Amino acid sequence: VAEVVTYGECMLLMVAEPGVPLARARSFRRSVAGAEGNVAIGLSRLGHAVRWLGRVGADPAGEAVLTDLRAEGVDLSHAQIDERYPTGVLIRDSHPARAIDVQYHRAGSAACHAPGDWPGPGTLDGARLLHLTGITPMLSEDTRRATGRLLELARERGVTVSFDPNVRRKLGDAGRWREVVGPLLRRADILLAGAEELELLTGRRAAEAVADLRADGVGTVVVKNPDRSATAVTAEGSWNRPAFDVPVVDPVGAGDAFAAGFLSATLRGLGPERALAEGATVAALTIQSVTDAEGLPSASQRDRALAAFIDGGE
Ligand code: KDG
Repeated sequence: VAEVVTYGECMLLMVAEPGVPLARARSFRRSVAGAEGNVAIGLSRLGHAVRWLGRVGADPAGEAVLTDLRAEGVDLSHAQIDERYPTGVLIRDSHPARAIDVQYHRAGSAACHAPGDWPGPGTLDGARLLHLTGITPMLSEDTRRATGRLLELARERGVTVSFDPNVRRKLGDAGRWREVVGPLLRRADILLAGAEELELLTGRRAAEAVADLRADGVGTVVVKNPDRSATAVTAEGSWNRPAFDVPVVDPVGAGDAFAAGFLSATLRGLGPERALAEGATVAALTIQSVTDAEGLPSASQRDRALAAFIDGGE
């Protein structure tokens, strides 16, 4: 039985050799991309039972994506294969410090489609947590509708909702993000968002947005600050934790790793202070390797790294 359910587009990822600009790169490493899939893999490695919802095409890229997710122990019992449309592909480069160049081949992909009667009530069976991001409702009208339906189902069934807006400007301009994703923020129980994302989506300063969202019933708001610290605000108080200082190889996937770490701690009944520390640890381990997901730790690797960070005096 899946403890966590997530819904999004998983793409075939081709990452260029480290440090080489995308247009110059000649060798690429194949992996899987997609924020929700990264969180699914992260939580699965940390020992949670996770179901991924989404669609891939009936093509080798789709087969590769499903094979990788299956190998990670992710439950694919509700994943769908669409004969009519291709699997999305993401090509990018990999640098520790420069902006990453990303080329999407995802418009009209299988993941952008969903039958009108999907998701059915069984999709959340057994779940305690539904994790969504703003990327999915920005893909198409189908995925926007399906995201809304999942939020309704979660509410009907008392499933906790975590939400990461994950603003990607390639998917739409600021106005479109505000229109489609802005209203979803307050439907979360746990919101994990960058300060700039909150400002873009609400048109308010981050601190004001946090206060509004808390007043609207978002139990836990986690803000990722520009100084790379994260602040968790709940009814009980607020906690801040700086990022652990590690050599960065490839920053992509840090937010998903942080989400997996934070949510794992929360699912295990640990409080916000510990959840921030685990989130920061999982993120620090992930950015030390190329690709989004390869550096995601097991629970024992996380525990060892966290102990070492704390012993090392941070
Ligand atoms: O969070 C990492 C993601 O940005 C990456 O895996 C691709 O989901 C993705 C997107 O839409 O950009």
